[in-house]
Amino acid sequence: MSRITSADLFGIYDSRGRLTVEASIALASGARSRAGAPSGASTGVHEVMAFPKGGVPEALATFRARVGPRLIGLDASDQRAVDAAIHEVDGTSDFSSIGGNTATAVSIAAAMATAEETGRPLWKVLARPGVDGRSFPAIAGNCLNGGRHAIGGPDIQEFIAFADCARPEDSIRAAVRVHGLVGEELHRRLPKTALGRGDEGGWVAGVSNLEALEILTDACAKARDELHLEVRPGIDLAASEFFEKGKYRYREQTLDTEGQVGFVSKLVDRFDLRFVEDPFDQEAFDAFAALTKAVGGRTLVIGDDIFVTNEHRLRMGLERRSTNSILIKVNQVGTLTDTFATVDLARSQGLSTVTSHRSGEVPEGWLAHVALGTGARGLKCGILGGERVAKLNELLRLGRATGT
Ligand code: 2PG
Ligand code: MG
Repeated sequence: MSRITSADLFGIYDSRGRLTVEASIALASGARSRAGAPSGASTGVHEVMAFPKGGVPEALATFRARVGPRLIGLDASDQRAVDAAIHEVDGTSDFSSIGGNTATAVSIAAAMATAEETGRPLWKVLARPGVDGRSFPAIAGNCLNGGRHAIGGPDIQEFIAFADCARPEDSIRAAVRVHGLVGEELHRRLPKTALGRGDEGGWVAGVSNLEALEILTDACAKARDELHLEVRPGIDLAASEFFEKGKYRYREQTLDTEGQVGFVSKLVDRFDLRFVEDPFDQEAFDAFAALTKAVGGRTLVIGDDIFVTNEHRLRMGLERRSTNSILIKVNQVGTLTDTFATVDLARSQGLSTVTSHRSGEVPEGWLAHVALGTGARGLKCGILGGERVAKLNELLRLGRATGT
């Protein structure tokens, strides 16, 4: 056990070039840690506020005045106590006073300081009951970007290679290969057009949702044949972003809720999707349930904006059997303790958890530890870009360390 002797917060840039925060903590033993917090673009309305109204400058000022002094003397290994202190200083239900990203950076930094002090890997410090670190998450790797993460791409936000192999190095190899094959096919189809990459490192091209799905599905099939590894297509629709006045408004079509259930079910069948995230608006618990009933036996139906890693929102979903999986993002809810409450509830009810990056990321690897320590079924992450590769490489290191 070691007391916190100093705690600081600084402004740093995320992968979109926007300011976010990183926390640094020092313990009486001399152990030190530093952790940055990411930021989303397609944020759910029920997420905590990433920053106070005045943005990062206000977050820094608030930290110096109120948060930092409250942390001094706390036992960093008592995650509950650290996170309770953060809540107490904030005093709101949505971290609008100190900012959710401050909470996340401090919460993770406290766990990292404990790992440093005790010589244990971070994932072990975070490990949930029953998690032994032997079962590695599949990689949900973002290959083609649309929606809010790309300019000029399809309406669906993410076209994902879901690589589900026992060894992390195999999952990563398969996902990386699919990303490469998607790029080659886009170049073949659009020879005179410049290809771009979106916020999460996936390709951006002027293709429709269905064209993108065809390209992704073919690339997965090719990668399977070539590498003999399990990799299948998936999508994050981020449907709240194009849900307006009760309708799902795609460029090519407008659907009511029933139509959307039918459309997504057909996509699952036609493309053999194994990963379907946020196919409906963030309040559409019953629509989620209808889809889960129809296709939940053969694909992960994952709630992101609908749950926002919040235990209370997850309970609402469990009552209605809305999904069979939940996306986990620490800074949607603020602290590790809040995240664990949601993860533990999901696991106890037989739901899979998928740990996820944000579209605006920091070039750090702690997310891989969160995925392994929480027994995640998947790690959703981009494939290219230093801030994405940092997480994949960390998972590779963890695989080496455990001999998986
Ligand atoms: C999502 C995330 C990450 P954002 O919708 O799942 O891919 O996007 O961080 O912009 O919320
Ligand atoms: Mg999402």
